[in-house]
Amino acid sequence: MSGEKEKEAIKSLLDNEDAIKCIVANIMQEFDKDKNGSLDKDETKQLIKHFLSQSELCDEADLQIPDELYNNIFQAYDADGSGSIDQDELGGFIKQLLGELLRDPEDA
Ligand SMILES: [Ca+2]
Repeated sequence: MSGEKEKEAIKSLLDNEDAIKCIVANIMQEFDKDKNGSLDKDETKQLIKHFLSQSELCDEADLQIPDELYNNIFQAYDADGSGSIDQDELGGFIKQLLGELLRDPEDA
């Protein structure tokens, strides 16, 4: 589904710190349910689920992801081990997710 135009758009997003900040701000607004400025494990889980359903990799209704996997993802991005993902850490997460979207399995 992702055409060349979309890939170019994602690429330019990756290089644009302001765009990343904007995405992070939007995500925080939607997923930081307790509004404490960072995403805890549960909030992160909702975010990951959302991304997976958006990416059309799998249907959210059928989504059975073990807690262990969420925990691993969470730990990978909670760089300072604070138990929550702050906005800087979320920025890194977003860049990685966008990078994954650029990868075309058919080109591999
Ligand atoms: Ca929070």
